[in-house]
Amino acid sequence: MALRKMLATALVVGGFSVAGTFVASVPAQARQSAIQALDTDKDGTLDLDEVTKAAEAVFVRLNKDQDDTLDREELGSLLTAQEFVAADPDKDSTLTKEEYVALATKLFKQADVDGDGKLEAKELNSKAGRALLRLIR
Ligand SMILES: [Ca+2]
Ligand SMILES: [Ca+2]
Ligand SMILES: [Ca+2]
Repeated sequence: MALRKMLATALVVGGFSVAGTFVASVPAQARQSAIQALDTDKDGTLDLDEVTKAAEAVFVRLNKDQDDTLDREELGSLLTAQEFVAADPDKDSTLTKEEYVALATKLFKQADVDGDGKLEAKELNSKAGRALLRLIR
């Protein structure tokens, strides 16, 4: 009973993404562990290959109805309305895996300020870097 009430409140208040709320204020330490979790070649940075794989895995996890797309409900509060529109060039109000990965790729390139093809902790802490982390974990 109490749990159900809590859930209902979370739905109303949080626009349902507990994960999104958490990541929005991700502290430095959590960012570091995000790198560690996604850094499959253990070089201390995230390259585009690692980011792409992570984005694909998140896409599958979010795609609850297992069709080919993420709709707004599945995305929850992961993207702002503006980000969603920008990520959906064919304007069908859903994101395919290609569109989702393309968005992650775009943010990767924005965040990679020194252009070395890798994101280090400092680059992940930029606006684009933080937006990217929301999409891939
Ligand atoms: Ca790496
Ligand atoms: Ca879906
Ligand atoms: Ca870099």
